[in-house]
Amino acid sequence: MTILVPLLGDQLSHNLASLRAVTPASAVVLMMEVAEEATYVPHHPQKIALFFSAMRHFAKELREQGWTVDYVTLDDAHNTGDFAGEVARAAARHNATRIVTVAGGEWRVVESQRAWAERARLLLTILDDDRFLCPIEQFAAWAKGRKRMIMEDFYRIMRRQTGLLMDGDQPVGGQWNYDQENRKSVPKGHRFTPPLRFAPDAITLDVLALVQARFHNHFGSLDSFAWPVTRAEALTALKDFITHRLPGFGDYQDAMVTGEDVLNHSLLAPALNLGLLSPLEICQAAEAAFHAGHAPLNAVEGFIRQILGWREYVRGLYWFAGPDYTARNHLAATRPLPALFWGAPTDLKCLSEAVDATSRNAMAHHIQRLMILGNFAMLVGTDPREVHRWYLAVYADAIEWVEAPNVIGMSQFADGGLMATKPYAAGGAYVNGMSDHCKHCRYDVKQRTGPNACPLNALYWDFLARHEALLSSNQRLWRMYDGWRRFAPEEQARIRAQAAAFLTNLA
Ligand code: FAD
Ligand code: DLZ
Repeated sequence: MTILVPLLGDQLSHNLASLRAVTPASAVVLMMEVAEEATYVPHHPQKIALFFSAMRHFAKELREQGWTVDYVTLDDAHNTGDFAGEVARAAARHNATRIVTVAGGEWRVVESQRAWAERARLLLTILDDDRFLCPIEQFAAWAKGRKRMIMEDFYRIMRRQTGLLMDGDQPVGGQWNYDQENRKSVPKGHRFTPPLRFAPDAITLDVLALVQARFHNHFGSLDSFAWPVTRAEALTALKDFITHRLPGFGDYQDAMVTGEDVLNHSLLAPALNLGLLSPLEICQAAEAAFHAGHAPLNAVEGFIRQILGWREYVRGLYWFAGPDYTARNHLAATRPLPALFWGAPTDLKCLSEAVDATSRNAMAHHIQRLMILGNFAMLVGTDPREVHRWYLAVYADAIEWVEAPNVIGMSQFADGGLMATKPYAAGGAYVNGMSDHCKHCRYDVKQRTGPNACPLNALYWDFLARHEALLSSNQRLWRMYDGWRRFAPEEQARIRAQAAAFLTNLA
C-alpha cells in the first residue's frame, strides 16, 4: 500500500499539504525534472537551474528527515519528458495504490494532474495549495458580482484578517497606504547596498553544467547565477533585505537608475514562489523591523502591501478568471513580439537596460517590467499572448498564476480592465521623471517628432488615437484624451506619421 506523492518544482515547502497528509512510512515522494516543463516556453537558463538546484536540495533535505524520495533527473535515460509519463512510471515502480498531490500553480498543470490517476488507474487526491494567505474560494466569494476588483479594497480585508500592521481594527499610523511618501527620485551619487549572492555548491554546479549543455540556446546567461536554493539560504537573503534595503524600500520603489539592477528591491520573489519562504513570515519579518524602529512605516507598509495585497490578489484573480484568461486580447493586438525582447539591439536606453538586466539576471524590477517593457509592448500593439509567453520564460520568479495577471491584466490591459482601471501607458516624460536613462539615450525625450525624438512620445499618442473608440470613455483617461484633442490636426498627423515610421522599421 504505497502512496505516491508527486511534488512539483514550486512546492518546495516542508509544511506542504501533501506531506502533512501522509507519513514517511507509507509514502514515496516523487520529484521529476522533465523536459516539457523546461521547454513549454523557452525558460531562461538561470530559471531552469534555479528550479533544478532547489529541487535537488529539497529532495536531500527530505531524505535527511526520513522520507523516501524517488528523484528523476533530466538526464535519466528512461525519463519520458513529462509529468504524466513520470508519474505512470513511478506508480508502476513502487506498486502504488494512491496518488496524493498538491494542485499545481497553472491551469495547464492542474489539467495534467487530473489525468494522472486515469493513466495509472489509481485513486487520486489533489489537495489545495494552502501556502497562501487568501484561499481561492475566499477570493472568489469577494470577487463575485464585482464590476471592478479594486486591489486596495482586498488589501484592507487581508490586513484585518492577518492583523499585520493593525492597531485593533485600525491601521497602524492611522492610514492604510503610505504611497504618497514613496516614489521619490534617487539623488545623484546615492549608493545602494547590493544584495547577498549565494555561491553555487557542488549540487548547483552539477545543475549548471546540465543546463548549459541542454539549454544553452535559450535566451539569457547562466554566468551570474547566485540565487538562494535552500530554505536556509532564502532566510539569509530575507535577513539581508530587512537589514539593508527594507528601510529605503518605499522611497525608491518606482525609480530606475542606469547600471543599478536591484536598488532597494528584495529579490525574494523566486524563493517565495518556489516555496522556500512563506508570505506570512516575510511580512512578519518586515513588521518586526518597523516595531523595532529599524524601518519606517512608509517602507514597511509599502513592502507588506506587495505581498499581502498584490501577490494574494493576483493569485485569486488568476484562478477566478479561468483557464482562458491568457487568451484575452481586449485591444485586438496582433504584432509579433519585437526582436529587441530577445536581445536585438535598440537605441532606447530604457529598453536596452531592462532587457540586458533580464538576460544577465533572469530578473528585472517591477517598474522595468510594467512601465518599460510592458508599456513598450502594449504601445506598439504586441499580441498579448506573445508578451505573456516571454515573461513566463525569462523571469526566475515566473509561474503562471502570478505572471499572467500581471502581464495580461496589469501591463497589457488585455483583460479589458478586470484588473487595472486603465492601461498603464506612458510616453518619454514618465521614463524621464522616474529614471536617469534619458540622459544616456541617443533620443531627445523632449521632442515628439523628428529624427531625434524619443519614439515613446509618438507611440504613446498614437496608441491613444488608435484606441480612441474603446478607451476615450474611460474616466481615468479623460485628461490624456483632452491633451490629444488639443493638438492641431497637422501636429496629430505628424505624430501619427512618426509612430507609423517607427512601427514599420520595427517590423
Ligand atoms: P520587491 O519589489 O522586493 O517586492 C516584494 C514582493 O512583493 C515580491 O517578491 C513579490 O512577491 C511581491 N510582489 C510585488 N509586486 C507584485 C505583483 N504585482 N504581483 C505579485 N506579487 C508582487 N512577480 C512574480 O513573482 N512573478 C512573475 O512572473 C511576475 N511577473 C510580472 C510581470 C509584469 C508585467 C509585472 C508588471 C510584474 C510582475 N511581477 C511578477 C510582479 C513584480 O514585478 C515582481 O514580483 C518583482 O519584481 C519581484 O522582485 P522582488 O522580489 O525584488 O520584488
Ligand atoms: C519551471 C519548472 C521547470 C523549469 N522545470 C520543472 C521540472 O522539471 N519539474 C517540476 O516539477 N517543475 C518544474 N518547473 C515548475 C513547473 O513548470 C510548474 O510551473 C509549476 O509546477 C507550477 O505548476
